[in-house]
Amino acid sequence: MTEETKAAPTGVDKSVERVSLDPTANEMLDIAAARGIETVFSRAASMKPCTVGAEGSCCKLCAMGPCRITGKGKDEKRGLCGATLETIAARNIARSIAGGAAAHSDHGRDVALMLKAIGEGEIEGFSIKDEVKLYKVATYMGIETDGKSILEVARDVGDKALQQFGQQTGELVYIDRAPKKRQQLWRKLNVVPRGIDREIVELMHRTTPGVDQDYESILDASVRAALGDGWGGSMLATDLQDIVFGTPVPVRSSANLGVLKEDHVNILIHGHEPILASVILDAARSPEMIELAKSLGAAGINIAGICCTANESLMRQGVPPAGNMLHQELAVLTGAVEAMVVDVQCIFQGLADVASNFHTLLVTTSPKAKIGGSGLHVEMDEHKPLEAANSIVRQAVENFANRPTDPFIPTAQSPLVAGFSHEYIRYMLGGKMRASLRPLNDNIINGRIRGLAAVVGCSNARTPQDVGVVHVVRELIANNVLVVVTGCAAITSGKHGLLTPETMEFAGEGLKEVCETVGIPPVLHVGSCVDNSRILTILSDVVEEGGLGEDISDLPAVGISPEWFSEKALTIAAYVAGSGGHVIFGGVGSPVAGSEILVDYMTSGWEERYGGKLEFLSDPADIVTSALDAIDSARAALKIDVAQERVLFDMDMRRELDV
Ligand code: NFS
Repeated sequence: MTEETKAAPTGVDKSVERVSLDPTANEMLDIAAARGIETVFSRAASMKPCTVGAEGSCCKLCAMGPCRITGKGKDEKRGLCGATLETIAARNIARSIAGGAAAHSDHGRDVALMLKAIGEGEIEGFSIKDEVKLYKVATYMGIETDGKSILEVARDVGDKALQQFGQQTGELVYIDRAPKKRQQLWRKLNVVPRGIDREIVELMHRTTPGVDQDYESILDASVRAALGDGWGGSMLATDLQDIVFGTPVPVRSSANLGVLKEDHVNILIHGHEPILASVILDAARSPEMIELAKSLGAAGINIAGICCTANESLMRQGVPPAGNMLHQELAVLTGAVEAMVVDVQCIFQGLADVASNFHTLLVTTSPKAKIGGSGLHVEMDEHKPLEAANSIVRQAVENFANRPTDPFIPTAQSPLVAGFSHEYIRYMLGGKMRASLRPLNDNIINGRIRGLAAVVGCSNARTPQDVGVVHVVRELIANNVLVVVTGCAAITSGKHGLLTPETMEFAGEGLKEVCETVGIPPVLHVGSCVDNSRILTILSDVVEEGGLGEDISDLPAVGISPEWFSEKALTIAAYVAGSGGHVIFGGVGSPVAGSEILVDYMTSGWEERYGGKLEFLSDPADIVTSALDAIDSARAALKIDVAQERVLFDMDMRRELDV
């Protein structure tokens, strides 16, 4: 093995000594090591992170630097321009938040452009799948629908959405979907986003050298830009995708590399936008392509996903996820992937190197995301996306003939149920005529459900893969916390058998009773990372339903990203904390750890200001303790506290982890 053995964080299963809790990953890394192929895992072992940068103490914003503020008395030290440690750390995290907000929101913009083009009849192969949602969104946006055709409404919704990006003054329309008390607080603090793009640009301006040099002010602007993502770019992405591709309802599938098929042409779709996935699926299902595959000796064409493209296509079409972000190279290492087709975000450049050892075609498709050294760039014409998809699928099928004779596909795959949109959750709890969250609120109030947790975000090669997510999810459900998952944490949960109704066996008695009555698993897959906006909607609806306070900050709820890696995750953290949520990040440490002042401000300072906070705890056991404490404190403040013992899931439960 080239990869270094990593010790599991304390408080979790000490038998985890390899780089992943998933034996499939370790199996594939043995193959990489035997063939001398580098991966993110082997690089993580051989290259240590820069400790100064990791703590946010390095300023490289101008050519007088980089200035590294370290060592004894660092609080007194300054950058050449006089910038303090807290200003430097605040600017660094602010720029990460701007980057994350830009990524999510630009994704949302593309969906808005697509919806508008559909409305104007300029795009082939797409229609409006969820008309009810189209009209609901039109109502949110104050768009008059009387006398208009569906396509005209779609055009106007697309237009209004696009206007939200370029709006210069006023407030984003979706701000009105937050609890009233939250809106008032945002207005008082002057952090209501005026326009999605404006807040991102302003944050970049503020953090250029010599502008905003007050850490509180920089972080307020960061929250404002992040809110523009959560209640703007991401929420629009979710809504408009539901309109075009359908609002998810429960669907069965499986997760892990075992979903690849030895006798099929395997095409992996990777990235974030459902547009790519949708047209590749259409092309792969065409009789012509299936016939071509059969004529070349394959039994058919198999499509599987990686990262959030996997989540988008799983939620709506049941496409199986082959793995989370750290599985992207491992999938290619099977030697059984004819094409890895990517769009934007979380796509490693290293994929090109790994693919070059096999017959796998790495196909980039977005004008925004080319990869040096990749084999093929087939740009999707946004008005005729199926043309590009047909060309890609054809080349993938023809590539089947080049597959090595000795592919290795691990057998592991776990069944799962996904597709829990917020609309479906309301329907499931209240029925079609009375879709409502009342039963959820009642069961939180009576204590059967202790609280709610969103376990979201990435995986990170600096910590053992899947350990944090699995530990946190298992312990929370054992302690009667209803869990929703998104992003790579959802795929991790799926790989480890945590997204099935049978997971109920590991739930505490109260949660189990509710899940049995309603017929839901205790861990609900609510979508991709932009679908964290669904969680904001659920939390607002829980507040509106009544009995649990007047604001998101009153709820017994937490947001956790046990293995974060992306700056998008920091943006999500900032909008959730700014919306009043208690957020806990695990795995690697705080990106502002160098400045105690900032660490303190983003925990107790933000709590005072926003009622939410962001803390970094690397040990999953500490994450669970902090999450349960936060839930119990909220219950006590709401005067619905019933003393509950903390349950630790035991070794037998761990051994039953099904991978
Ligand atoms: Ni979210 Fe989705 Fe995964 Fe992290 Fe990347 S895929 S947008 S950023 S790594 S969860």
